[in-house]
Amino acid sequence: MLSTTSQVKVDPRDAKLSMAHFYVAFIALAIGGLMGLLQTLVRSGKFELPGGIGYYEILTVHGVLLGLVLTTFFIMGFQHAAVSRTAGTHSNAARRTGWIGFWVMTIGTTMAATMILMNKATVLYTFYAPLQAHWIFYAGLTFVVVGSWIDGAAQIMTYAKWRKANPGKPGPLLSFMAVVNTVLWFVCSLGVAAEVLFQLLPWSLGLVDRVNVLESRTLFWYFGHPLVYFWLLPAYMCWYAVIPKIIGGKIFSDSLARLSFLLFLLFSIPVGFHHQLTEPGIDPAWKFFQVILTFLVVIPSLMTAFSMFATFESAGRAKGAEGLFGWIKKLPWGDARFTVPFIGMAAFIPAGAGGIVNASNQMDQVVHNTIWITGHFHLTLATSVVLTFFGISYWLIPHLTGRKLSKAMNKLAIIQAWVWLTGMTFMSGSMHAEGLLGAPRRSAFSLYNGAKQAAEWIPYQIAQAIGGSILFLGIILVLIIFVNLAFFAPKGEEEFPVGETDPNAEKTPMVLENWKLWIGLTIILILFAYTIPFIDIIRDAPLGSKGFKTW
Ligand code: HAS
Ligand code: CU
Repeated sequence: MLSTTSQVKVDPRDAKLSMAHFYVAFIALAIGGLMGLLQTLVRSGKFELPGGIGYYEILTVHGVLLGLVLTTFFIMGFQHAAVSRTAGTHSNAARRTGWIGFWVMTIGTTMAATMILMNKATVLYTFYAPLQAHWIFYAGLTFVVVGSWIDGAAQIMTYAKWRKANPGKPGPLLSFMAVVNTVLWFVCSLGVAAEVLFQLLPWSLGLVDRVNVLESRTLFWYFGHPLVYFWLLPAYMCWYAVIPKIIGGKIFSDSLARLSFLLFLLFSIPVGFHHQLTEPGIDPAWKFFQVILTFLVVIPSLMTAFSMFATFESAGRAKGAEGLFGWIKKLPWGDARFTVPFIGMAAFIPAGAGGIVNASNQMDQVVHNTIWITGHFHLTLATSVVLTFFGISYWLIPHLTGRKLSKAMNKLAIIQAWVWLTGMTFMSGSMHAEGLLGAPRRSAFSLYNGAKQAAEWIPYQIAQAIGGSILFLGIILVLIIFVNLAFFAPKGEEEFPVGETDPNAEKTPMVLENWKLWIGLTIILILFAYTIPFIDIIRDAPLGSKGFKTW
């Protein structure tokens, strides 16, 4: 839905801000991806790390750079561009706020990354206590989170300005979605901020000598699950609001898209216990309640699947497609802007099914802490989300740098996505299978450690090394495309595609933009799901009890 302040091109000053985020994101991809390759090689048992570098050290670099840095910087860069494109250019104050956020995040990233590279923060991307890192690592993480709040505030400022100038109208869809994601991020990252500021930082500084481990893990997962939707929603922004334009169709329903985003806000936070189903100290009744809420948060993804099929089918039929699947032939398969995210979408069907397995208490007992889980998040995050992010970059980077996606790069981008899918089929597929055989995650078990059961895992570990090598080739390809689009592609105008709503769709009801209502409901649900179990955790495992001593 185009508004009066929406413009066809992102203002060059805002474009610079977005691009700054993308440079950091793609540097993180390069380094983090290399570490991933090394991990699969070590696990295959055919390779040892040189110079006394530890497996867990590179695993930490990989997880932090790809899971936390690449994602946060890419998302903030994309959302700045989306808001500026659809709600109007940032005011100087908003843009300044955005830059402050960017620099605070970048300083924090540098602090954390330096500590990891010095082997002083080998605590993996979840930094669970009692693993302890240097205090500079935790301070760096705090900077990243606070920086992202400032960055997000800039986006809200521009959206609020639009609302003020257009009373009674629903905000532009892409801006609305960016704001929901930012609000989700604010609310959930309070959990990790509390964990770091009140527990891990004082403990690493020696101010307290123990932490309540269960409390820290609970605060972490209060944040950790919505974190995965903070990653997913920008991909959904592209699927709902960008893809319809690229395929020459219409957004199936503006209201359905907004409702699904709001459902994510409501249900993605009070579900963290589904990561703690095997942990003692949490009453099973509360675990059960949060599992039910987890199944509720599957609904907006099912709505998304429905909506995407409807968009594809109606676009195809409008172009004369017939029969049940005739529309498939009418999709623009030669266009990387469509095909790359589409491959991500297709991967989300098995990926989501795996998530439902994880969420089912009994089945989680089989897969929890096995490498199945690693397989799960390489399909969700590292395939569906990341391929969509790549697909976005292929038009957004040239749009921001005043260049064009050339035919050659378009072709390379499609090849890249197929390479990625092939590599991930080997890697994630074999991780799922090996997990069912009981192979643990986060471990460097391999041929030479002589573990008895390991024999039946070996073929899968070799398949992972093959997949990891193919994926690394995929990373090299995406970096070539990124550098080309940022610095060398022919000058020109690349479109920032924004879909329009189907004229037959119902009018968007304003209740969907009643922030007091939605944020209020979110808080009520969180309080309901967490208050009593959290009191139990503090009361029954008080700070300093022997069981939770640091060691
Ligand atoms: Fe998950 C663990 C449950 C989604 C990421 N998850 C993780 C971890 C990560 C992660 C990183 O309940 C590991 C954390 C750690 O280190 O310990 N996950 C779920 C559920 C969903 C889910 C129920 N996860 C995600 C997404 C992620 C992500 C998205 C990243 C972006 N996950 C869990 C649980 C655990 C867990 C437990 C803990 C397990 C344990 O034991 O530790 C759902 O949101 C999934 C819903 C998705 C669907 C699919 C809809 C399909 C669509 C595509 C349509 C396709 C089209 C194309 C139109 C229902 C929208 C058509 C094409 C054709 C070719 C036909
Ligand atoms: Cu989760």
